[in-house]
Formats: sequence, C-alpha cells, structure tokens
Amino acid sequence: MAFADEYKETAGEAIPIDREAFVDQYPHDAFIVRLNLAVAFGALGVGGLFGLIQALHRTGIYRGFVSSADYYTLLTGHGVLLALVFTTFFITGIFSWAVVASLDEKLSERLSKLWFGTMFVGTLLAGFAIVGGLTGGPVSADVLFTFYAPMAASPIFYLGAALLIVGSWVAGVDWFLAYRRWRAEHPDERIPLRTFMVLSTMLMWYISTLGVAIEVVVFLLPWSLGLIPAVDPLLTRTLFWYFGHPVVYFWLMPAYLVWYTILPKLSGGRLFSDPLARVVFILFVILSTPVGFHHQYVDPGIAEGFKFIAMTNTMFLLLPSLLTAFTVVASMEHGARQRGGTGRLGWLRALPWDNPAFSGCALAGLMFAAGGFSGMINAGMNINYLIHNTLWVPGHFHLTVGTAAALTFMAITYWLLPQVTGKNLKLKTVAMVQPFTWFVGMTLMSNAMHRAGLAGVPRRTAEPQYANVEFENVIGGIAEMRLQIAIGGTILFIALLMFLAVVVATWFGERSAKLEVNSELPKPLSGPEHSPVVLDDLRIWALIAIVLVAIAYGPPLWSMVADGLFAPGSPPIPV
Ligand code: HEM
Ligand SMILES: [Cu+2]
Repeated sequence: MAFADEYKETAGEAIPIDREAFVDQYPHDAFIVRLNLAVAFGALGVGGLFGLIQALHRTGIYRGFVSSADYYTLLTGHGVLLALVFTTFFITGIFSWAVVASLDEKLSERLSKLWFGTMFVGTLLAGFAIVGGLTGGPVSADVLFTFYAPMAASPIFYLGAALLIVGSWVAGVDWFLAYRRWRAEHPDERIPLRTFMVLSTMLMWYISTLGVAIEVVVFLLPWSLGLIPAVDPLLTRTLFWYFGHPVVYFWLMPAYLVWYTILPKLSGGRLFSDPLARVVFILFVILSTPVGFHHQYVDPGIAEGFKFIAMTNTMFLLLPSLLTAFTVVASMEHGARQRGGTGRLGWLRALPWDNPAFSGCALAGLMFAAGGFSGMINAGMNINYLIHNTLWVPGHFHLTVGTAAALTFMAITYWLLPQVTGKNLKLKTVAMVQPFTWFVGMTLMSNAMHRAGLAGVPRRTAEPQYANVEFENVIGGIAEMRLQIAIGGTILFIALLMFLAVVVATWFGERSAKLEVNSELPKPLSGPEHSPVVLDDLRIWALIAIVLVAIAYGPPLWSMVADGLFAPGSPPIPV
C-alpha cells in the first residue's frame, strides 16, 4: 500500500526508544540533524544579543555597549546570523529529518558531512569578516545582510557567503539522491508529502540562488579582490533581489512543512488536504522568483512596466499563503473537535495550548497573518513609497521571518529535539511559557516599528533622531514608540534565552528510556490519491518557473548589460 512508510496509525503515547526513535533508527542522520541545529541555535543566540543591543541603542535607551560608528557592524551580524545562518542551518537540519523519516532512506554519510562542512566553513569565514569590523583592522564586512554594491566587504565575507550557498546546494543533491534511491524501489507511489515539500522548496532554491551566486562569484568577489575595477550597482542589486524575495519562501516553506504535516497531529487531528498542500508548494515554485523588482520600486533604470509585472505576481503569491491559512486552520479545528471542542469559536479552547510545540506554531501562524497584511502594503507600487526604507520594513519582517519562521522553528524543536537526541524535553514550564513570551515581545516591538515607520522614522540608523526634525505623531508619541521597541526587544531576548535554556538542558540531559513524543504522522483526511499525478512531476513545474523568470527578468537584465557588464561602474566604497 502506498505511503505506508510515511503514515502510521498514531498510538499517541510514549514508546520505547529502542524501537522507534529517529536517533536509534538512523543514528548518522540524527547526528547530522543535531550538528545543523547546534550551529543554528548558536547563531540565534549571538544574533539575538546583537538585536537587543540595537533595539536599546537606536531608541536611545542605552548606548553604552557599542559606539554609533559600530552600529552597522552589529546590524550586519544580526541580519546575517539570524536571517541567513540560523534559518539555513535549521532548514538543512529539519529537511534532512523530513526526507529520511518520510522515505525511510538514509542520507549519504560522505555527502552529508561534505555539505555540512562547506556550510560551516562558509559561516566561520563570513562571521570572522563581520566581527573584524569591530576591531578596526583591515578585515570588515559592514555591508548588511543585503550586501550589494557599492558598499564593499572583505573578500573573506563573500567567499564565506558563497560557501554557505554552495553547501546548501549540495545538501539538496543529497536529498534528491535519497529520493532517487527510494523511487527505484517504489516506482508507482506518490512522493511522500514531506519529501515532496523538501524537493519543491529546493527546486525554488536552485532557481533563485543562481542570481546571488552570479552576483557574488562573478562580480563582488573579483571586485573586492581588485581583479575588476568597477561593478554596475543596479545590476548587482537586481541580481541580489532576484534572490532576495524567494529567500523569504526558503524561510517560510519549511515552516509550512511543519504546519501542514506536524501541527495537525499536535492539534489532535489530521491534515485536512494533502492535494491542497501539494498545489500550494507548486504555486510557490512557480511564483516565488519573478517578483524581486518589488524591492526596487524606487530604483531608477528599470522600466516601470516590469515593476508592475512584479507587483502583479506578488499579489498572486498571496494565494498559496491564503490557501495555507485555510488548510491549517481547518486541520486545527478538526483536531480540536476530535478533542471534544464545540461551538463556532469555542473549539479553540480545546486545543493543547500547554504544549509549546503546538502553541508556538499556532502563535507564529497568527502573527504571520498580521505580517501578510503589512506585506500587501509593501508590495503596492505606489503605497510602498510611503514606507520604503523606514522602520516599517523591519516591523514587517520580524513578523514573517522573525516570528512565522523563527517561532515555528523554536516551537517544533521542542518536539524534534527529543527524537534526534533520544532525550525527553527538560524545563517544561519554561518551554510552555516561552512562545507566549516571544509573542508578547514581538507584538510590542513590531507594532511600534510599523507605526514609527509611518511617522517617517528611518531604518538602519544608530541615531534616527535629527536636530530640528520633528517626526509627526501617528498615535501616541515617538518617545512612547521608542520605549515600546526597547521593552519589546528586551522581552524577545528573554524569550530567546528561555528557548536556549530548554535546548541546552535537554541536550545535556540523561537519555530517556521512553520518549514522550513520536514522529508518526496520521493520515490526511484527503490523501494524495485525490490529487492529479502531474503535481509530482517536478520537472514540468521547474520548466514553467524558468519561463516565467525569463519573461519577468530577461528584458530588464538585457537593458542593464547592453551597455557593458561593468557600466556604469562603481568602485568599491568601504564602510
Ligand atoms: C531578540 C530578538 C530580536 C530583536 C531584539 C531584534 C531587533 C532588531 C532591530 C531593533 C532591528 C532594526 C535595526 C535598524 O534598522 O536599525 C532589527 C533588524 C533586523 N532583524 Fe531583528 N530582532 C530580533 C530577532 C530577529 C530574528 C529572529 C530575525 C530573523 C530570523 C531578525 C532579522 C532581522 C533582520 C534581517 C534585520 C534587518 C537588518 C538590516 O537592516 O540589514 N531579527 N532587529
Ligand atoms: Cu519581497
């Protein structure tokens, strides 16, 4: 019977670990997952500390940690460590788990060490270059996580970034090879849902990282080494944003994987519709990439029509997220009713809010809805001018990547960590409170950031106050918003410490004879047999995605390079 490996009837209770736990069935794969999680959480801790310092510094509450001149260094560290390093390592970790568990197929031991090693060395190099900015020495990378020209970093930073990306490509190869081995033995079965999600995410990732790889390897690295004298800032920005929006879906699709496949079980029910989940992931493959110009509405040199195409595509891209909201909420409601919940909204009370893996995902989803609304405003071509480069923008993405993705990753760790370590969760009360603490902190910080942005407060500045400039009040005062950002940021950092405490206590705890969680997933209410087989033919969807990219990006890129690859040239500007 198809999908027998992925779905088993859930017993729902503790099972002896020598029989079932992931770490015992696949010791090497569990080791690789643990390595990835360790780097992810290390980056989370350091990046979060930088976040706290920024929040206090730019609000003028406390400026004693760093000088304002070093603010950019810290902001680069915060953005790179959280948005790029924490997310990527967590994703390669959970994707490895998802592929191995759903295919019952081990990864290649050599290949998995190779990609982890490549990503790790890349991270060390990039981190070394960023921290160098604090020492005043020749090595620095104060270029923010968007790192486009004309600001230039040390070549060490670009090399590190390139290795991080290349490592993630090889990880994808490892998962595709596992899938191929599985396919040889199961010629007629549907791809198990979790693997389907991993492979479609990686297709999207391959298509979109091509832009940033060309930017770094062909332009920025030779330019920072002095091998070419100048680069075209518009071209490199365009190559960056070609990748810079799809990367958002590289953060979100793993969160969706968790919401679709694990959250229904945690709610006490089953996934509402497997076919809908497949459609959603295919829509992401097709629509994620041809949208990047929506970050360049104010850039000169790009024909207005192509900005308009990007806006239209962006609005289409809301569809898979709205479908997700529907499916996930429907699955949770089903679960709640299985647990005895009744009433139009009364069922919400029957959900397991005391299980941090559940509550974290649910709260992350709730915040994501708010982030979706501010995202629509960012995407609007005209209204974007109002909020462009203001504090509104970090307000928005702390809801999406900073909560929808990050809080989901933290929450599901409470469920996943026992399975890859063989140890039951420790400090359970701390874990139980943690998602709510994050939620409160983010509500304060992000709400005030959005409002401050509307009042015109810029982002990315150590000292956003100017002499003789009064910011107009929206509601409340600037002082009140500042205080809210600082208080929210502090609460967030406390939530982060709580998370790390639970992880460390669990990781170094005793192995348990029985595990309180198991990775068995219940069958969906509507299974893959109800969806067209063509959904699983990933080659077709990749082809369509490439055609759409060519339409959206071909002509504007051509107009940029027609006058020469490096013209109009900008020399590196050190910061
Ligand atoms: C302890 C929790 C956090 C705090 C206190 C915090 C605080 C801040 C603040 C105040 C800024 C704005 C700085 C400015 O524009 O001048 C910022 C920017 C940013 N944050 Fe966070 N943040 C936290 C968590 C996160 C998480 C979890 C992520 C992503 C996973 C994240 C990603 C970013 C990014 C990408 C930027 C923009 C960097 C740039 O402009 O180049 N933050 N953060
Ligand atoms: Cu975008």
